[in-house]
Amino acid sequence: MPLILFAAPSLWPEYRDALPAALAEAGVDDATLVTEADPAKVDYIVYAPASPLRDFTPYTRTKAVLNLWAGVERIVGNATLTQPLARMVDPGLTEGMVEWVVGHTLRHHLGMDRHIVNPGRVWDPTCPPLARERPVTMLGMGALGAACANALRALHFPVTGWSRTEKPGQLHGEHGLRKALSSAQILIALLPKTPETENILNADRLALLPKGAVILNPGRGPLIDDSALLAALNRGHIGHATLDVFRVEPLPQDHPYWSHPRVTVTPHIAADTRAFTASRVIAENIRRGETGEPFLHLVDRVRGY
Ligand code: NDP
Ligand code: OXD
Repeated sequence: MPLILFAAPSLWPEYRDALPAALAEAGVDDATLVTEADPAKVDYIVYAPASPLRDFTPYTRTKAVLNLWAGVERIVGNATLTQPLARMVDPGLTEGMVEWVVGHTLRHHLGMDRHIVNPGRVWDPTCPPLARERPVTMLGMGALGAACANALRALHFPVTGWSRTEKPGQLHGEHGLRKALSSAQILIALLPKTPETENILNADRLALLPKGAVILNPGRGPLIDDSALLAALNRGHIGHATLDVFRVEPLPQDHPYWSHPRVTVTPHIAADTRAFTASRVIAENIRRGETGEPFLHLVDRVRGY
């Protein structure tokens, strides 16, 4: 049973070792991982959206496309893709995102920059507030947002979660969003990019944040209206923005974010899919496909995530 990997060649050695081991562990013993095959003979496609494959029409017997990324915006609208599409929910990816979010939240909460770069040798003994006094809002309470919210709550940050559907203990809808923004001293965007979430942080919504609020965006660049954010930073309404994702990546050299004194750019490294954990997720889905059980983490093609 051939499964084909469509991903950057640099990923091949990792998956060549990790995926067969995970398949054996899952009890799938007749699968062969390849990087080239007759499309009409391929059973599963393991797919990184940066790969060049765009036309899925020749993959007539393929039972599922297993995305290596959590985000599916590059593939979800592909009309040639008629097979089930599963996205990546990977413990390694989640751990990485929790570390990035907690690290950058603590940087701003504790005001670390003041002490790390202090050319005037200013002895300012002002103590930061406790985490319990620093309201955080998480936009998107899915696999990653919920894990980050739990980690921040364990440090006593009061976290308000906002998502699309109504859930106990969370906000939803426009009214909920306005409420979630109005209390957020630190705002974290962990939403997928869909037509509904594009520019969700526009000028009106940014204006709802308390003065000096900090924004962390490890979700997707288009969640933020860049001009509105730059304007809000320039007038001091937003205190800082730490951005990991952008409309154009790599972020162009002349983009104003690079030189803005209150913007931190990280190069889409908040979280990465790890072959040793992701292979288990892929193998489990292949096992399910072979035994007729429902696939895990299926993307809703209409909803877009
Ligand atoms: P999930 O699909 O598990 O969660 C998405 C969350 O967003 C859900 O809570 C969902 O609401 C909410 N949501 C979606 N649309 C809307 C909307 N219109 N209004 C309000 N809430 C909405 O995704 P993950 O948590 O796994 O990943 C989130 C995103 O993180 C990815 O799509 C990707 O863009 C980004 N990412 C970035 C990485 C990086 O390195 N920077 C690495 C990995 C992912 P509901 O619960 O109601 O469905
Ligand atoms: C992802 C990402 O979506 O790396 O997994 O951004």
